[in-house]
Amino acid sequence: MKYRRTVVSGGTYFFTVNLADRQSELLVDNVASLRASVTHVMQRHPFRIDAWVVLPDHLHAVWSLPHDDDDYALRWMLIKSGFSRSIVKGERISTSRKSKRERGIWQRRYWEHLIRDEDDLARHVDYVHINPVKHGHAEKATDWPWSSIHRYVRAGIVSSEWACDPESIAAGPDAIRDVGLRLRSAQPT
Ligand code: NI
Repeated sequence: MKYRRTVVSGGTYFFTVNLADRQSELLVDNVASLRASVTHVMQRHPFRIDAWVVLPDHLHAVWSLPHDDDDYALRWMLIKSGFSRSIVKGERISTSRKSKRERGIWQRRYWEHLIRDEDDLARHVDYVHINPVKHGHAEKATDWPWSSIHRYVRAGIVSSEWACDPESIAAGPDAIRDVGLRLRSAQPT
């Protein structure tokens, strides 16, 4: 799939961000809080959302940052902590986190990949959109409500029947790993 979006000078990035508890469904149960936190952060620290999917216990996103700004780490820290503050306390918190007064909602670390070119962008956007199918949450990509694929359908870029071609699903995660996902250490949230 070719998209008309371009890779911008500030950088376009793919991210995977996980909850600490991989059995949790906190993200889809509180998707409005997550959205509110993202919107709030975007007002002060703008970025473009090229793709986003929220799964029960993790999310994948593709962002483009403004020219001369590569501080996605700050944005993630603010988004994660904003979301955490909106969640009633009750998660299990490790002793080390407790001693630092951290919440235990998110994994501290997350995966980041700098998008190299248009093909790389298309591959990662497709990967985001097919993710609910890959994880067995949906039969087809458009069945999953918390996905930017609906924006792409409305814009006429993909059809409502869109499915990744099987080759790219097969290649997806491994191809992405090949091009170098980097594990980032995040601020405690
Ligand atoms: Ni996933």
